[in-house]
Amino acid sequence: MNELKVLGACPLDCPDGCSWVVTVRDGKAAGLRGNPGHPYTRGALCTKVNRWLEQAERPDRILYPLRRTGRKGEGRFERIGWDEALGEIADRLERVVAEHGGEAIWPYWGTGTLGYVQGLEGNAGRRFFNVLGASAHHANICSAAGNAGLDHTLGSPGGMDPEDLAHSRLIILWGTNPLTTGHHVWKFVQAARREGAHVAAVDPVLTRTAAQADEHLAPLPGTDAALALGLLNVVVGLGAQDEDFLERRTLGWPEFRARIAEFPPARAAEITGVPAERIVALGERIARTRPTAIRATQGLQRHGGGGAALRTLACLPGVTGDWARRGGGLTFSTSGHVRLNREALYRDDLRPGPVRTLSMSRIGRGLLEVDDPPVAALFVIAANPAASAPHQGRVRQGLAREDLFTVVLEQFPTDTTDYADIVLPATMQHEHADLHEGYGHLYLTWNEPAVAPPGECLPTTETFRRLARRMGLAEPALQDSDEELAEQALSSGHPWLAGITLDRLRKEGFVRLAVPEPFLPYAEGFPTPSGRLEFVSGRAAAAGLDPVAGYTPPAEVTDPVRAARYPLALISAASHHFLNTVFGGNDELRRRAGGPVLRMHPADAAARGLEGGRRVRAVNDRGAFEAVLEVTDRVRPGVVATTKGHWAKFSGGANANAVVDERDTDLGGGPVFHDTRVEVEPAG
Ligand SMILES: Nc1nc2c(c(=O)[nH]1)N[C@H]1C(S)=C(S)[C@@H](COP(=O)(O)OP(=O)(O)OC[C@H]3O[C@@H](n4cnc5c(=O)[nH]c(N)nc54)[C@H](O)[C@@H]3O)O[C@H]1N2
Ligand SMILES: Nc1nc2c(c(=O)[nH]1)N[C@H]1C(S)=C(S)[C@@H](COP(=O)(O)OP(=O)(O)OC[C@H]3O[C@@H](n4cnc5c(=O)[nH]c(N)nc54)[C@H](O)[C@@H]3O)O[C@H]1N2
Ligand code: SF4
Ligand SMILES: [Mo]
Repeated sequence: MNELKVLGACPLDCPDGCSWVVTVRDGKAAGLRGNPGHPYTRGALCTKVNRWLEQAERPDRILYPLRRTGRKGEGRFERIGWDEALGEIADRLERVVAEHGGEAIWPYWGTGTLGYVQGLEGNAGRRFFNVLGASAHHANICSAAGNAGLDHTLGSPGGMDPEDLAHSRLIILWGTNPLTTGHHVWKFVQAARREGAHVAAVDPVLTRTAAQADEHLAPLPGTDAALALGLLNVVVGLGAQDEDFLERRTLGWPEFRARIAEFPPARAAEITGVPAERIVALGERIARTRPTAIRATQGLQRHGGGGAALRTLACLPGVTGDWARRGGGLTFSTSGHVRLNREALYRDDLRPGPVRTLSMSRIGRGLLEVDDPPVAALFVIAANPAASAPHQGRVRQGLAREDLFTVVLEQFPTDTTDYADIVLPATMQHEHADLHEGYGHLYLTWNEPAVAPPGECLPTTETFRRLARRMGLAEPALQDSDEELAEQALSSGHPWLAGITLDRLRKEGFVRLAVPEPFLPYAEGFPTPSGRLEFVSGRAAAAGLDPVAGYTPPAEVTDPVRAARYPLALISAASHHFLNTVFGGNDELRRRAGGPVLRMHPADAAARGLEGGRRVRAVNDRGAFEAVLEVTDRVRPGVVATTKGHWAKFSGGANANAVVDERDTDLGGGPVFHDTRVEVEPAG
């Protein structure tokens, strides 16, 4: 028997970026576990990815190229050969380019894998589409608003090292549910607690995480910036601001101080629905606790004012001076610290000229309204927009267009492959090579292929190398190997990548970024235009926004007209059992998830005469989805909560995105998943 251990990385859109070890026996993957040597993973994966190898063997895995035989949306296909599939795609693309120009092609990359080689925007596919002059794709669906907000205040969204939460004395888990969405950070929270740290959770829902915190504040969705300003009002009222830090490191303190003065606790309480005495108590705690850290993730920025929310939250440690202390500051995503050579990887210079950008979360509009030129060919790569993107009815209408040529690179028969003209079988992570970061830590990870792909599955990179050859595209950069792509990505020469080579990553599996230790990212100043933390932003002013950080109300939650028609604010956050829609087709994880559930406060249920356990419909003017009602005081009155990730085809034809608007956030052009109003009625 021949057994070996192969080091790899979890590819999923999760901050933890786990390092894993595949046991390969006689060429077959016989076991998968977390890498005990990785400081963040420490031997553990999660309840989802523990089923990875079982998932790879599922009978519904797509193993061969497929061509549609039924109507769009039906999901009926016949098996074809790669040669035939590539020939057909090449013909169609040539015709599309001749008729409409390259911009009529939309390469729609999703977050199925975050790998720099196979995944999100980084792969050889991007080069291929650049050569054709295809539209650019704005992968805004996850964190665009928060990144833009942080960028205005800090100049880079990188934030503190999440491992340094262990050094915090007060941790505010703000719109984040790590026990479900990235549990490895919890051991650093617990380490701080053993030293006496206090943990507060800010979430409209009493999540698994909030239930473990020392206190829980439940604001109305989308009102977090008002809460932050109310807390700061208390801090400043006690004179607890750090005058030295404010003087040396920040810009616009007098203006921001005036803004804070507009939010006494009573007003913050009125906006957020959090009792004033709770705001005062937490404000006082912040005032006396150094260092205080905020862990904020993507949940709270999926609102009309989501950019402003992160912009203002990042100001809080600017007032207390915590940005200068280990264990203080804010962490959102560490991606901004990963200084890879993205230009070399993307090769946008291969474009024949400037191209338009299409927004991932506005695919309905992109397919139905854009006409300069219209989208005539759609490539969906590691994405499932028919289940994950806002305003599902419109997305499906767009995908159903008879004149649209759709190619989907996939592993499983999703809601989106049902609309494909051609489906191409994609490898899974343990079958291909890739380079990863974790957006919740500071390590790079190399994923070595452990086993040969099943059936005729191909890595994304190889698919586009073959398609480029088939189309006679002579650009040599389209044929670079996976290892060459990784080496190019590592070639930025940035000091934080010093000594990190592909050889070393291969040998060691993962390497910590060569950042100064301890890592205080803004110790030498902030990478803003002024070099200071910007309470007042010239860039915001130039973009026609409020120059001073503040509170921007959500678009739909606080709209009185919509509130009258649709009294309940809907949150559809992470499911414990799925990763976005990945695993949404896994029988065991579906069984554990138990189908879509809608949580509602007893007062709201009583007002509607609804009892727990019955099927209900959440509805608004965009659409409806069904779920089983759970009556619980874990959600605040006026709010209902469900989870993302359920496949529409297993949920009565629609999921929560049927009712979500396609609208953009205030900054960054992100989606507004949790800024949604519905009414709930009995189903059937
Ligand atoms: N198990 C699992 N893990 C995941 C994912 C998954 O689907 N399942 N998704 C992955 C992805 S893609 C991402 S981006 C991350 C996201 O990681 P998180 O940000 O932790 O995930 P969410 O559950 O989207 O949102 C967190 C919390 O924000 C709350 N929330 C919503 N609106 C507001 C608000 O206005 N204010 C406040 N204070 N809180 C609000 C929600 O109730 C939710 O509990 O998780 C990743 N990890
Ligand atoms: N209502 C609601 N909707 C949401 C959210 C929410 O909070 N609420 N969250 C949003 C967030 S944070 C995100 S990030 C998006 C995610 O939205 P998408 O980016 O569309 O991600 P998924 O729906 O998980 O679909 C990923 C697909 O990629 C496939 N895949 C995985 N690995 C590979 C690979 O290596 N190659 C190929 N070709 N395919 C692969 C998987 O099988 C899966 O079908 O969803 C968003 N949608
Ligand atoms: S989904 Fe997150 S926690 Fe689970 S294995 Fe992947 S990186 Fe780790
Ligand atoms: Mo995400």
